[in-house]
Order: sequence, then C-alpha cells, then structure tokens
Amino acid sequence: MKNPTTDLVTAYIGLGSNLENPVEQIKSARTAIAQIAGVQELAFSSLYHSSPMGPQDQPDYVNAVMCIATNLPPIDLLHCLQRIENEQGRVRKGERWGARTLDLDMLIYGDQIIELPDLIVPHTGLAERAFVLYPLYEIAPQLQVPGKGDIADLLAKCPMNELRRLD
Ligand code: ROI
Repeated sequence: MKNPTTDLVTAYIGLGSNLENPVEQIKSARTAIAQIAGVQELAFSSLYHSSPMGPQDQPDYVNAVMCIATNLPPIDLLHCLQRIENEQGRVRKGERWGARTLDLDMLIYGDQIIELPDLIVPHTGLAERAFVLYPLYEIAPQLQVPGKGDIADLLAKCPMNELRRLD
C-alpha cells in the first residue's frame, strides 16, 4: 500500500480572469481548487490588476497565484483545472489570447519538467509575465523554477509595467 502523504507534491497554479466580475471568478476558483480531492491549499497571493498581454481590445485582468500540495498526477490535476474553467463558464472561441472568464494554468509541479502535447510545465510564458512572477514571488520568494532558475533573478529581469496589487 502506498502512503499518500509521502507522495505530496507542491504545485503552483496561475489564475486569471477579465470577464464577468473577475475578482469573484478568482475567489470562486480558489474555493473550487481547494475542494478538489487530493488537493490542499498552502498559500494564496494577493489579487493583482494587470493590463492585457496580447490583444489590447479586451478588459484588464485580475491575476493571482495559488500554492497547493497534491497527490494527483499532473494530468489529473490539469483535467480538474479544466473542469473548473468550464464550470465557471469559459468558452473557448478559438481566438488565441482572447478575453476569458477564467484561466487556470499549472505553472509549476514540484521539480518536474513536463513536455506533453497538452501540458508544458513550468509554464512556457512564466519568465516573461509580470502577472505571474510577482504574485508567485509574493508567496514563494525562495523558489527555484525548474529549468529556469531563481525566482528573484527572473523577477529582476521582468518589469512590473502596469501590474498593481489590489488590497
Ligand atoms: N494578460 C494578463 N494581464 N493576464 C492574464 O492572465 C492573461 N492571460 C492570457 C493572455 C491572453 C495571454 N493575456 C493575459 O491568457
């Protein structure tokens, strides 16, 4: 018998929303993630207001990062996150980088580097995105990002731009 507590992995999830009351979308997603069987919340960043990366003809975003402990394999966790996105009304319209009610990205999964057709971890955009790096740094200032290095070094190279912490 496997002892599940020895299989716990620390993972980080990026949350983003720019439609239909983004602050509430992020708060509901936090609750839904914490309720996944095999997931436990360890930390949650402040909420951040950010201007859109990509097409500018869309509303500003609210972003946050959540740290969890989980015994789910990465693909199972991904499917749970996609289910929550769908339950919160996300419609995939085929437009790349368009507005969305809820976006949940698996940023980091333990020390693993994962390159599957549907899942790349650490998340490809992580090092260039202020709206990911700043909330991540807030809850994990000592983090080593697998394959990318020290979070503090990544942050130092990434201007804060329009990012603003909400209280
Ligand atoms: N821009 C911001 N500011 N925040 C996001 O979460 C976000 N998510 C996206 C794209 C469309 C790339 N732009 C974003 O997926």
